[in-house]
Amino acid sequence: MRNSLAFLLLSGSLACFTACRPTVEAPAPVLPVPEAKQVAWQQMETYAFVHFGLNTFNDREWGYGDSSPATFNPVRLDCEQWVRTFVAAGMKGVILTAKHHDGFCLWPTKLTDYCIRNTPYKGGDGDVVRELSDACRKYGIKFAVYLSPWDRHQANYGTEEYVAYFHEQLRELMTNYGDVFEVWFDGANGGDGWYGGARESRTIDRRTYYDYPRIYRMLDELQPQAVVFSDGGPGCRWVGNENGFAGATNWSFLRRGEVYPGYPRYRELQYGHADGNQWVAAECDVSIRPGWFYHSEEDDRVKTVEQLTDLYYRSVGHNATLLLNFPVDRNGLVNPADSANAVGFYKNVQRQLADNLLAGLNPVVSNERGRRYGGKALTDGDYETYWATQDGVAAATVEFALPAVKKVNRMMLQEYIPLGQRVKAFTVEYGKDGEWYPVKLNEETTTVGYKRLLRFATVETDRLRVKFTDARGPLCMSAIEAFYAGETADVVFTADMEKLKGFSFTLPDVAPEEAVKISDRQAATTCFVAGDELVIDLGRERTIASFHYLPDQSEYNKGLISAYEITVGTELGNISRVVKTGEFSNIRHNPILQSVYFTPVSARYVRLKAVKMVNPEEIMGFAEIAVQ
Ligand code: FUL
Repeated sequence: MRNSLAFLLLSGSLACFTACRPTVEAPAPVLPVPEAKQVAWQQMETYAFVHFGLNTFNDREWGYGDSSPATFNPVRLDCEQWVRTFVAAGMKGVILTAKHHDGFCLWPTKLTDYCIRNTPYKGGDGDVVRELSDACRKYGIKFAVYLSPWDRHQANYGTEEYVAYFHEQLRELMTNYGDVFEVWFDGANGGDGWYGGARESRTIDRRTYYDYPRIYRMLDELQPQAVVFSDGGPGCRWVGNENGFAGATNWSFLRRGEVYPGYPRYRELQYGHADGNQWVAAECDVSIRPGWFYHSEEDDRVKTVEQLTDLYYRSVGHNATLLLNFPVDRNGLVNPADSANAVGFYKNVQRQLADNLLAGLNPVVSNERGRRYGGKALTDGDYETYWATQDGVAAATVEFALPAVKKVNRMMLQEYIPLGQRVKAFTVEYGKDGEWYPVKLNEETTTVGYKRLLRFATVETDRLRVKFTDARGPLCMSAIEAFYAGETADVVFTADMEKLKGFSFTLPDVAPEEAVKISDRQAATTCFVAGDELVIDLGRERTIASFHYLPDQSEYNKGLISAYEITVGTELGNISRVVKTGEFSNIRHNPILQSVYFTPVSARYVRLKAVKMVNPEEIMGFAEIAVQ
C-alpha cells in the first residue's frame, strides 16, 4: 500500500515535471518557406549537366534544326562511364539534354522521326535517356531531363499544334524513365530556325505560348517530387548568368509572377528578390569548357581544378546549387581532360574543408530560445538541429573558444531553411591579445541561406565570433564550421587569349584611342564602334582562315553581335567577297570567345558586318578581335 502510494506520488510528480515544464516552441516560419522537395534538392549541392546530341557531331552550340540524324554516331557511347565519372566528382545527379533547341530527340520518341531511331547508333535501337537513367540507378545518383521548349526543327513551331507536341514529349519522358529530380525548361528562344525548311524567324509570347500551368499540373501528377527549373522557377531559378556563380547576397525568393522565361532584368536573378514572396532558390549552370557542347578545339580549355573550386565557393557557398556541364564528346564519353579536372576539383574541395575546427565545441551564445535550441546545435553535425533565438531577437552573437591556437581561413554557415531564410547581415571576427578584429574578406557578409562559405585571409587564433546584426525574424542556425584550407592562390578569371594571337592590323574607320582596345589583349577594355560594320586592315595581303571575336566582358556585356557576315577584299573600296555568314549562338547568356573558320583566302581587308545585334539600340562592342 505504502509502496503503491509512493509510486502514485512519484509518477504524479514526473507527469507534472513533463507537463508543467514550460515547453519551448520552435520559432514560427518566416515566409516564404521551401517545400520539402526544394530542401532535398538544395541539399544535393552539386550535380552534372550533359549536353549531347547532333550538335556534338556538327560542331555547333545551337543546331539550326537541319543537321542530318545520320551524323549522330557515337561509336563508344557508355553512359556508365559518364556516371562513374560524376560519382567520382561528387555529383549527386545528372540532367541530360533529352532535346536541345535543334529539336533532335535522344530517345526513340513516337512523336517525331527527328530522333535517335534514325541514327546509326546501335542501328537505330539506342535510347540515351534509357541508358543514362539506368546507369544512374545502378550507381545511386539521381536523374533528370532538360527539354527545350524552343524547337528549330519542327515545321509547326509557333502554332498550338506544336505546344501539344511539346507537352506529349514531356509526357513520354515523365512516364517511361522512372523518377526525375528536376525538369529543366530553357528560357532561350533565338527566333531563327529551320522550321521544316521555312528557314525564318518566329517569335512566340514566352509568357503564355507553352501553357506552363498545364505542364505543372502534368508534373504534379506524374512526377510530384520533381523540382521545375526555368528563369523564374517555380521549383528553382536560373542565376542570371552561365558563368556558374551567384551573388554573395543571394535570397532564395522571387516576387511571385514577375520573372518569366526570357525576363529582361535577368541580372537580378543572381541576388533574388529580398522582398520576394515565393521560394525559388538559384541554380548556377556552367560548362566545364567554354561551350555547352563538345568542340575538339576546346580540349585545352577545360576549367582547371582551381577555377572549379572558385566556382564552388561562389555557387554552393553562395546559397545556390552548382550544375556543372560535361560536353560529352564524339566517342560518346566524358573526355579525359574533363573528368580529371572534375575529380580533382571534388578532392580539392574535400581537402580544403576536411577538418572542422569547431566540431563538438559548445559556443557561448548571447541569446537562446531554451536548451533545446542552444548553441550546441551549431556544432553537432546534424542539419535538423538548430540554434534559435527568442521571438523578437534578430541580432545575437556566437563565440567559439578553440582548444588551441589554430590557423583559420574558411567558414561555413547554414540556416535551417525549412523555417525560412532570415539572416540579413553578419560579421566574422577573431580574437587576438584580448581584442576582436574582423577577418579580411573580399565580399559582403549579408545573406546566409542554406549554405554560405567564406574565404578570408588566414588568421591564427583560438577565438572566433560571429555577430548576426540583422535578420527577418529570430535566428535559426543549423551549423557554423571553420577550417584551414591551406594557402591557396586567389583565382583571377582571364579569357583564353591563345586564339587571339594573329596578324597585326589597324581599323581605318575607328579613332586610334578607341581602336587600341581591340588588340591590347586585355579582356577588360572594350572598343565600341558605331554603325554595323567593322573594317580591318591587315596592312598587306595575307592568307587568312579564321576570325575571332571576344565580346565585351564587363558585367553588362554591351554591344553583342548575334548574327554576322564576314567579307574580305584586296581594296578598301571593294570588300565584298563573302567568306562566312552565321550566328554567334547563345552569345547573350554565354559571351565567350567566338571563332569563325573559313576556307583560306588571300585578302588585305576584312569586314565584319553585324547583321543582328542582341540589343539593337547598342553599338558594337569588341573586347578583342583577331584574324589568323
Ligand atoms: C541556354 C541554351 O541556349 C544553351 O545552349 C545551353 O543549353 C544553356 C544551358 O542554356 O539557355
